[in-house]
Amino acid sequence: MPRTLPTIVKATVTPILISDPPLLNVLGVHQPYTPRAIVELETDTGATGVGETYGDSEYLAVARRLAEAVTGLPLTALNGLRDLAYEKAGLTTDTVKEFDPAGLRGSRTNEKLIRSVVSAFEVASLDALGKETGLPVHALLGGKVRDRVEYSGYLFYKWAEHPADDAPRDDWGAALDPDGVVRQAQRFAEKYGFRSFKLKGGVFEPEQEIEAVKALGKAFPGHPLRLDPNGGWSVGTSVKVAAELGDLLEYMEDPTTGIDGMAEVRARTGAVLATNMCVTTFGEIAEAFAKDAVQVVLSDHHYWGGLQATRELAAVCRTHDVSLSMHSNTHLGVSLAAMTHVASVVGNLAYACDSHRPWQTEDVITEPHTFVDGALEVGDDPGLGVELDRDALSTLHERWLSRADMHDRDDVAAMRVADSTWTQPALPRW
Ligand code: GKR
Ligand code: MG
Repeated sequence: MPRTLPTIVKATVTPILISDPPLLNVLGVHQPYTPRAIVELETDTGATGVGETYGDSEYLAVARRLAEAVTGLPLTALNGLRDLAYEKAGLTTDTVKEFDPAGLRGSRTNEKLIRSVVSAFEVASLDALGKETGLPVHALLGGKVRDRVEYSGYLFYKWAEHPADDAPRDDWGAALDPDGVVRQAQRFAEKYGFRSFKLKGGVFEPEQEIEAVKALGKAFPGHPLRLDPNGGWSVGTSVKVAAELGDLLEYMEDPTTGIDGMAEVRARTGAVLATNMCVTTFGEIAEAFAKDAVQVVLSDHHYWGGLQATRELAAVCRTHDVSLSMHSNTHLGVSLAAMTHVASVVGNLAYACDSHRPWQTEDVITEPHTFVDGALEVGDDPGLGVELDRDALSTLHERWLSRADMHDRDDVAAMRVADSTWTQPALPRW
């Protein structure tokens, strides 16, 4: 007698605001609070699952519609989620290509929006399915090929504090020059054991950032280093930076914007180029790979559409002999658990993954992850292996209710609080 598939009887989307330090990037600075959305599913068999994604207003609107639509569906209706989300959101696959100032993730398209929302429902479904069957998510994806997933320490230029009096504080101090960056890396290494480091660039003149990478190279000889100005440099500047940094970098991430610009930098330097900006959806792959514009794609299960879609991306990259690493954005433990499960099943993930985690001190899970030797163990507990902390979730939701001014990430507006003359920088900046 075949078993009846569990049915989703309840789907909830909870918008939250999590505190974020004053981390600088090419557009400005992080707001004191960043929006995320937590998706919870419940089945008729009593299983529950949780997922996390971007919480900005347009993501939230689609997530709320999808939540209504999945109620009554089998928990395993994953392959139809993308089409359902398009239908319920009233959107089409027509691509409106605008630069997305919100998350430095390349162009803003319906496809990326839809997939980002779907990913949280897919992860929540896999979590519930895992709890239902007693299997970890990695087993549902075919099983882990590694027991630990390595992460890189994500270094940011930062202010000591946000300008607003009521903003959250952190104890990292300022990092506004090469010494500050090295101090930050040393603390990351001591506390979490990270071996590889990524510096978020595009903040200062390239010469200053070159010096910072050289200082990191001296302080951590032989350690893998990356520099990511989020498309802040022209082709000419990118070529100069590549010449200066040579073999110090394991890859240069999005030195310039666009497939053609990246292809030109590659042709003129031979540097290994990674991206989470010019290849962010399947539709962008063919042209970028044909032009040899990227040698490393930074997967991100949120905007690629979930854990299964990440495996599909991995297969495409393997076919074209392009490497895979992992991108991150401000996130909590639900996303980190999902990132770790999927990273454990993708054989050709060749680099330490990015994670913003150390910068987020709040969480919605009862036992937040701690990096040991720069890595996380891949657990075998059912589902994602995390439990929601309901009190924390409701506190962060209360904050969302009380801070309508932070419902959308806007690094340009956050910078304007400190500098009223600041406008969105045109890329390339240098
Ligand atoms: O958090 O400021 C940031 C990052 O710049 C983030 O928005 C990017 O999406 O980390 C990301 C990246 O690698 O470009
Ligand atoms: Mg990047």
